[in-house]
This record gives sequence, structure tokens and C-alpha cells, in this order.
Amino acid sequence: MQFDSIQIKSVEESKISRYIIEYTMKDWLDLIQNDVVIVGAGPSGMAAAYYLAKAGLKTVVFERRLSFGGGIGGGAMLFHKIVIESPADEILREMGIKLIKVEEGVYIVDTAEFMAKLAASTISAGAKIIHGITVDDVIFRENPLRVAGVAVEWTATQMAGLHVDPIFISAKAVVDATGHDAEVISVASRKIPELGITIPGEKSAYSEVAEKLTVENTGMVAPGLYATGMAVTEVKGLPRMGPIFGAMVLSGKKVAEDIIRDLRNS
Ligand code: 48F
Repeated sequence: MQFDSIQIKSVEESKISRYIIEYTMKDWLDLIQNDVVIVGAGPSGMAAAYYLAKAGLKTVVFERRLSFGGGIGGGAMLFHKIVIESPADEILREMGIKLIKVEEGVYIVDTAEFMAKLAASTISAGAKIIHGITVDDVIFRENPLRVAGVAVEWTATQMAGLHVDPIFISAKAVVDATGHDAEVISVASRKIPELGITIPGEKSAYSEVAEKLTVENTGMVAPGLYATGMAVTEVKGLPRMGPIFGAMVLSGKKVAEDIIRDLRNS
């Protein structure tokens, strides 16, 4: 490319604005109804979205922040490495993420590579990730009782403390992948007591058992509402595990498989 004689297409400001607004609105109209809404673009939420989208389900991830990866970026006390154990290494290999073997079945990954390639794989699989959106409530239906979607608001609006009503997004399944606070399940438990959800809260660290328990307890917590990742530990009263992330992506894969099965059976 010759930069001294380069011909750059000129685009008027009004056209830039028109294209952005037109195509954003097209997306939002499409986002109103989904097979699956995932709340949180951390490791469990993105792994779930990756497998759901690969299975052909219409999947959107709403992420409060303007970034991907949730707790991956912070690594361990800001050290930029995370531990992955088998069989989660198979998921990372599928996404082209480099692993350094430190002992049989135990690996070290680079946080930046983990975040970037997990996000890229999720988007390439066909999931939509929308940033800067906070989910602050769910939609429910009676007879039969079920969660049927979420209420969304701009994160910026919430941060400004403005009194603004949200808009509603429908889904056959809603996944709480919000991490330690299990924000979506907490609000559903508080505002729809008929769902019968009680939240014991996460326990202190016990990594050796926490990984297996988190994956085993991943799944539906009420009709239409699922937990993955650290939200599982909060909702099921399980110990935390710290900067070892195998269970996060395995939990994402398990919740995806549960939803695929449940939607096929319904
Ligand atoms: O916290 P996060 O990474 O959740 P995770 O997938 O993984 C947990 C690990 O990172 C780590 C750990 C593993 O040993 O302990 O903490 O369970 O990602 C959660 C994402 O959800 C977003 C939040 O910004 C983060 O990126 N989030 C949280 N609440 C909301 C939300 C909400 N109400 N609406 C939208 N996004």
C-alpha cells in the first residue's frame, strides 16, 4: 500500500451517524426475542454462549462492562496467569488458547490470550455480545410458573442514578453468569418467592473440592432460569476456588448442554 498517494473514501458525518443508528436498531429489534439470554461475559457466560450458539440456538450475552472476560483479566492478585486443569484444557485447545503444562493435567494460561480468544470464539460461533448493559430484573409467567426473559438498562444510566424504566427482552432460557453475586437469581428469589429459591451464599476457599462441586451443581434453579460459574457457588452454598478456572468453562459447557436438552424436550 502506498500511503503517500492513498485514496481514502470520504464519509460524511451524517452518514456515519445514520449507518450506526440504523444497524444498531436492526440488531436491537432482532434481540427482543431469543432462545437464550446470558447475563455476564465472564468465562462461564462466554463458554455457555459458545456452545449454545454452536448448537444453533439464538444466544445473546448482556455484559455490564465495556470489556470481555469478567474475572479473567484480574488474574490472580493481578498476576497475569491462571491455572486450568483437565478436562477443561480440551475446551481451551478447541479455541486455540495456548497452555503450558506444569504437571500432568495442570496448565497455566495467559489471561489476555484466554479472554481474547474465548470472546473471539464465542462471537465466531454466532453468539451476540452486547456491552454496557445491566440486567436488573427478570420477566416471569404463571401457569406454569417460569422465568421468561430479562429487564435491561444502560449501565451508564444506572451509574448516573437516573430514574429510567428498562426495556424487556424475552428468552426461553435465562442464564445467570454474573459471578460471585448471582445478581439475576438473587433478584428473582427476592421478587418471585413462588419460585422457591433460597440463596445460602458462597463459602470460603477449598479449591480441591470446589471445582468439581461447581460443575456438578450447574444447571436449572427454577423453570427458565439457570446458574453457571461462580453464581452456582453462591446459590448452592459451595466453597470458592480462586484463580483456577477449569470449572468456569466446564460449567458453561454443562449449562449449555442442559439448556439444549431442555429446549429440545419442551
Ligand atoms: O465474575 P465473572 O468472571 O463470572 P464467572 O464466569 O467467573 C468467575 C471467575 O472470574 C472468578 C472466580 C473463578 O475461580 O472466582 O471470579 O462466574 O464474570 C461475570 C460478568 O458478569 C457481569 C460482570 O461485569 C462480569 O463481566 N455482570 C455482573 N452482573 C451483571 C453483569 C448484570 N446484572 N448485568 C450484566 N452483566
